Amino acid sequence: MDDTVLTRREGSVLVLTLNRPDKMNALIGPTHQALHDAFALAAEDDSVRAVLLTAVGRAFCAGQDLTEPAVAEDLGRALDERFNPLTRAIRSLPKPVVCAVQGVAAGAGANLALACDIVLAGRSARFIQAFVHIGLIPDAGGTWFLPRLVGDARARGMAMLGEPVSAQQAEDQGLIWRCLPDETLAEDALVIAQRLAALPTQALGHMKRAFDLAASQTLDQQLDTERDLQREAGRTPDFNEGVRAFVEKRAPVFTGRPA
Ligand code: T3D
Repeated sequence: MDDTVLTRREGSVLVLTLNRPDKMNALIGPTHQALHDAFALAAEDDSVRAVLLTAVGRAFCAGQDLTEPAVAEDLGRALDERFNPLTRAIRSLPKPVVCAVQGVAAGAGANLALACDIVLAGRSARFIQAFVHIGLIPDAGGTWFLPRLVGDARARGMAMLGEPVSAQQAEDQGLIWRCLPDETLAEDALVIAQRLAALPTQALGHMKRAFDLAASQTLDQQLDTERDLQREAGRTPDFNEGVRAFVEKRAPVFTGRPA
């Protein structure tokens, strides 16, 4: 694996760390490839029950590396080959993905974070839809995530003005789950990822799917989706264990195994 993304295991959590701090973790081809490989591994390996995406340095990620020579030729192709598969990999992974934003997250770097299920940010972090400053539109899912997270008015403001949004504003506006002290962000994020990794993984995967489908379905369709996914969840050993533990008044021990 390329060293612009460091990978390590913390129990059932796969930790991915963007590691190009001198370039504000701006994304280049090898970084995309490494992330692609890591999410493929997370999908295949049953012992991985949550992913934590984080970064080193003063930026979480400044988006596409604007100095990479290949970039300007065809941005549509760049999205097709790089950013879109990454966003899809995160959203379709049937396991929770936590993101810890420890510094500025700009352009596709911000939207990479927003693709994750639980987004945490250090108090000094900032989110910038920087695209407008270089004549582009939010990509990597930004035009889909933003209005759903913060509403249309704020989404348009963020995209069109490209102003920094502080971590506290991001929490207040529903852009992220929580703003945390810079000093404890890394540790807190790992604790949350480990907590998620100990939960009923199949159910969490079904939740991800249900929430994403809800964006394009009627209530009727969504009720059917819930029925189908709940049927699946109800067949898992974790449902059995959850109910048994409840009756026996003890903490459940979930394995994350499929039905
Ligand atoms: O192209 C395609 O494939 C299509 C997809 C596009 C997706 C995108 O992500 S487009 C958006 C790309 N990102 C941006 O437009 C953000 C550009 N960067 C910034 O706006 C600012 O640098 C930051 C707000 C992120 C941070 O500002 P600040 O003042 O804290 O730092 P700085 O001085 O601007 O940057 C520090 C260094 O990082 C600097 O290099 P130097 O002068 O020290 O050698 C700067 O050039 C470099 N840097 C920051 N962002 C990028 C970058 N280098 C390459 N690419 C970057 N995106």
